[in-house]
Amino acid sequence: MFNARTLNDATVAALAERVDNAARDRHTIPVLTAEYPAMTDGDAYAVQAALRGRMEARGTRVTGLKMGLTSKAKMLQMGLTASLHGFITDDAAYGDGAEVPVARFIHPRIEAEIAVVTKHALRGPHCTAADAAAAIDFVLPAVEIIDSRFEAFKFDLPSVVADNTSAAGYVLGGRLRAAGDIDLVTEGVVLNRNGQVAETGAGAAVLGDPLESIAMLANQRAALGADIPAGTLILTGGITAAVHVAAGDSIVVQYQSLGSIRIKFI
Ligand code: OOG
Ligand code: MG
Repeated sequence: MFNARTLNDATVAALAERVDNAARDRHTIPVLTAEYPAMTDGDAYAVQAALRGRMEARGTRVTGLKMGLTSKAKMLQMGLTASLHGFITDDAAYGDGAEVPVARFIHPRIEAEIAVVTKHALRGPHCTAADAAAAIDFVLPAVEIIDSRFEAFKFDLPSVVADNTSAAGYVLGGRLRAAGDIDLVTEGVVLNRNGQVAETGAGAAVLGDPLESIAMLANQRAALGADIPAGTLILTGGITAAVHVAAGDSIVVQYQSLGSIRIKFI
């Protein structure tokens, strides 16, 4: 599924440090492929794993996994057609009604997503949407905050995978629903910014069914020798195009049956 690595361990570690420092200092860097044009997706996931190791070593806790570029709106917005995955962490996890300082980020954007928590482990390859359905405990709404460490929020696939798929934070809220009580395909969402509708969509935007995104995550993880453990929070990917946010913005994301999430950017 992923191309073989071409970068040695020292280079992988150096690139993880470069991305990590950019995120911590809030400055942009050139895409990694500017220096390593032959970098593969296999190299990129190795850098992402090294970045995860660095973060965990300083006490940051990984709270779940995320899929990205799973909707046509996102693919068109970013000019990439392959879905990818990363991890999410406790250091920028917020609850409903949170005041989120934009100074934490470089050029933040938000995405309305459907999230799930698993009750059984999922292990690919050959994981299907039906397998994903059987593994889900409950569903909840999530707003992801993304923030590319690359100049002008522009990147290619290896660079954005190495940059942990632009993960920068997330806000959970709304209400939990048992997985069997909700049709993820037709679940509608309205993203409002400062009282105006900015984006609308439905779960079907996510690979036709957010369950497909979860199955793909299991299969991508399997290609890297990992599973999705029971109890994993998964953000299945932005339903709509990402929306820019600035200090002073009030966000309300309404879901058809999952309640709503409010965020104030300060
Ligand atoms: C990459 C991450 C995309 C999503 O939900 O599609 C993502 C990016 O667009 O910066 O998280
Ligand atoms: Mg996302």
